[in-house]
Amino acid sequence: MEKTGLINLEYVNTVIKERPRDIHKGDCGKVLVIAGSVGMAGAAVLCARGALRSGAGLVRISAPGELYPILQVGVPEATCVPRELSLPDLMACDAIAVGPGLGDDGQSAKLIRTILKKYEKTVVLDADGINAVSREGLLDELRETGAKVIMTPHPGEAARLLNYCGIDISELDRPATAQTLAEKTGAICVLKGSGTLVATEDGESYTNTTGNPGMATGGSGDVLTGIIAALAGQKLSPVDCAKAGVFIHGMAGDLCAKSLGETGMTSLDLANMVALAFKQIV
Ligand code: NPW
Ligand code: AMP
Ligand code: MG
Repeated sequence: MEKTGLINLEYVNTVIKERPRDIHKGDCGKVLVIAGSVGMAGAAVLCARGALRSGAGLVRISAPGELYPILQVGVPEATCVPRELSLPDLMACDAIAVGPGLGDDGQSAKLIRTILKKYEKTVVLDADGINAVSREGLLDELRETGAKVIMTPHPGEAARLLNYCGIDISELDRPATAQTLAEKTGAICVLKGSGTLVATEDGESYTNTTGNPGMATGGSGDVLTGIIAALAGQKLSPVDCAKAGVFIHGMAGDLCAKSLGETGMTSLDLANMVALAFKQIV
């Protein structure tokens, strides 16, 4: 298998499979979305919706109790569980998405520390989950974790984490930024933006071919986190989750641009359009 190159439809067709006739929801992945805080409930809605539109069998949103009424209307398909999660709650899920709209409270950081110490399946680390690594000094935990971590920074989040590692992002081009982050953290790094890059610690590097400027709108990245976690729940390998996830996200963006236009499309449109992107692939 090629270790560098473009992420295109031909590749995605090889990893996204039709559902077996006798499948049940338990086979499709229990995805835990740890996201949202007061004022950012929308991030949890978008992330959970991205996961559901990507075929997740069951989505649980871990959020502060005061957000439940918003979340259960915004995503009636998902269940809500407390932000304070027990170890059995964590271990019971097939994949974790953590970070969108999480805010910067110490409790979330404690939860991320526990996940990195105990969890061994795939974790998608985004937004405030990435920020927590530098803010709470979790780099060693990230390097040593038994979990398969996929981090999804935008360039601002990448700059903060690299700064914590003593590196000035302005001295690196995009491929070097993605590669350096993967090397420093041991995680698969998805560096978002026009031409999203996927880099691994051992030098694999891929460039996405889908997406458009209409995706430069609040909440787009939160949708991506849910898509990648749903693919992990369906047992794709971590690199395939990252590569196929960014392709499908961009493809949904391109379908939105076609039907609504780049100017007016929103991240909720994007999340819902993920269904049609899958329909064109499978
Ligand atoms: P600037 O401002 O352009 O100079 P933040 P966020 C930079 C949640 N959300 N290329 C940017 O630089 C998220 O999940 C909730 C270059 C600025 O410094 C997070 O938890 C929503 N630079 C939280 O909000 C919907 C770039 O990074 C900084 C860049 C904060 O996330 C919205 C901005 O990033 C949102 O998703 C780029 N492509 N992109 C909700 N409805 O609940 C960004 N920067 O401070 O990390 O803020 O991305 O909005
Ligand atoms: P976030 O900043 O976390 O909301 O993430 C933004 C998402 O939209 C990422 O997946 C980016 O790759 C995508 N995106 C933003 N701007 C563009 C652009 N100009 N072209 C293609 N994709 C973009
Ligand atoms: Mg984001």
